[in-house]
Amino acid sequence: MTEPRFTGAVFDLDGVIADTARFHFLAWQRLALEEGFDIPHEVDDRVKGVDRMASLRIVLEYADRQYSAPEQEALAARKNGYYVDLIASLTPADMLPGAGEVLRTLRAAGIPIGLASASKNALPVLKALGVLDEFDFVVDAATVTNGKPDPEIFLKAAVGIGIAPANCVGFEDAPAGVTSIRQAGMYAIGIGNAELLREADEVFPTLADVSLARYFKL
Ligand code: B16
Ligand code: MG
Repeated sequence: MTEPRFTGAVFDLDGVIADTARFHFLAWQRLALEEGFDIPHEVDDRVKGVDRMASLRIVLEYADRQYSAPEQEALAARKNGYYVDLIASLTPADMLPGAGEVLRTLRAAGIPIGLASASKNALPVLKALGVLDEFDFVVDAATVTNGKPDPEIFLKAAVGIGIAPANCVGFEDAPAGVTSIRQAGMYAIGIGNAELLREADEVFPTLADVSLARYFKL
């Protein structure tokens, strides 16, 4: 990359801004154990960026029996209750490394910032972390018809911040989310495991490792 050419930024939440992926896993594990089965740790990666009902279907691959549609609705609601209990203790200390600094720097540079999270709990999480005001637009996950890896959520975020997708950088920790960013026509920066996020244009361990000046005019 020669000179900074992007004018908008769109972030995923769980695993990029907020250290909440572990809470999703704990809530699914509690549900599974109550139902009489366990889930392996690899489920942690498999449900990243995947919406609630699709995540449940992954979890139920490890169950000993079939669950009807109404039973699945009830299970998803129960898991959400456990997750909501876990995030009640969230504070600004639960921001992932570099997240606060990156948001403040972009904001100071006048770069519009969007959130593209599959989570229907995104607003309370942003409030608990104290960063809701840093975002110009938050996509309401309830209005998204096709979840990640479909590009819909990142495209909605780009419309929301008023920047063409080709001029946006998308930040994601999940393979499904990276696909969504690429399909939307944005530049994809993966946060986390480079092996897992091979499809991204670049991957960094955390947001603290991203040199913003390479992408944005600060
Ligand atoms: P909820 P992200 C995703 O958030 C999580 O990574 C994924 O594990 C979760 O199932 C999904 O949100 C739905 O969350 O049950 O709270 O609506 O990574 O897209 O910010
Ligand atoms: Mg994520």
